[in-house]
Amino acid sequence: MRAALAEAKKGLGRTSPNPAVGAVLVIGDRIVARGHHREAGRAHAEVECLRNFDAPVPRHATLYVTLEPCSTEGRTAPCTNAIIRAGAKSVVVGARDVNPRHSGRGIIQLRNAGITVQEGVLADECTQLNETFNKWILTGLPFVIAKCGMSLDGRLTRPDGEPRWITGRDARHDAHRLRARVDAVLVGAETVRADNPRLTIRGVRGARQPWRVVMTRSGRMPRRAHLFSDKFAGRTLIYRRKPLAAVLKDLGKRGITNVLIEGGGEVLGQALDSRLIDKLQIYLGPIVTGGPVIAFSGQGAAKTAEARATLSISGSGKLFASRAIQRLCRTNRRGSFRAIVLFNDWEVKQ
Ligand code: AOF
Ligand code: ZN
Repeated sequence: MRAALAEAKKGLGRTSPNPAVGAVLVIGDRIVARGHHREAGRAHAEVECLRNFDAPVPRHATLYVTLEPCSTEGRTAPCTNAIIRAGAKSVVVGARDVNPRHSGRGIIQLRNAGITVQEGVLADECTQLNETFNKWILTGLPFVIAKCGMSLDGRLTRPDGEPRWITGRDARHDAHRLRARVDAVLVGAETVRADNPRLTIRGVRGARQPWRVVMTRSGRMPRRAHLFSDKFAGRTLIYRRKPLAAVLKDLGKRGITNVLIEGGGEVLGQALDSRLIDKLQIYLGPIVTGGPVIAFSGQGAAKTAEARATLSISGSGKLFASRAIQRLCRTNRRGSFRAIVLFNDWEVKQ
């Protein structure tokens, strides 16, 4: 199943609105074929794997799939039929498909055809891999990841005339990898006016350009901004005078399964206030700038209980994380959202 998971990860960020799925065929202790789902509309993982094997499947072979095989016709024919037809007699499944069209049915169909099915192998990892698809298929809303680079005192900007980056190079590369995995990147109009960001992906091979979404109240935005004039201009959407919840609903309808909110502080504040964040990724730079531009403006939480987050901390500054925070990581498991705090190795360049 580990090998099947590694296959699935090859498709992460490219399969939307479908999940990332991987499969391997094993005979004895050898993997004889592999496959992964590359893109919606193309072959599902198990079909690609069986095609790669290109021979009748021997009785003693086992097919490992990270997700329960689909059971009805969608953009492609049901995988259960392909597996039965290929002659597989043993299938191991990672996670159940939460898609109501398939959930549980794929496994029943295989068993009814006399196939031995073992399920739940590395189930947590296989489920986690598709956390964004799982939310979208069940609620119609995209999974929301908020990202921000901030100083220790929660500020978003550096002094005028200096590079605006608060975060270091590693963090920026990490952020590009994050962009490469999402269907859309969302910012507020103030960010467009102040920073003129491209919101493209640099330094990640084979990445797909996500949609770029701008929220604006006034509609006032520079036409020449990269978002409206570069070669991806057709992949920029503007929402005027719409609350974030309504924007997300519309994005979900368009088949956008996950969104990365990159700021600024007003949009982040709105996302936090309306409890729309599923995962928050904070890059902390070791500086204290002060000043008015705070990372999450807005009303703030009404109760401390609502402000709770399940934390995980990583990055090169991990050693500096205080004991209190480390204890919080261990005890506070029932957060309303997950926060990943990455400490930077950023240095102030003189
Ligand atoms: C699988 N293997 O590799 C994937 C599955 O429209 P379709 O035919 O592509 O079907 C999409 C649905 O199939 C999707 O919503 C999800 O429930 C499941 N994805 N299933 O057996 C795969 N990607
Ligand atoms: Zn399928």
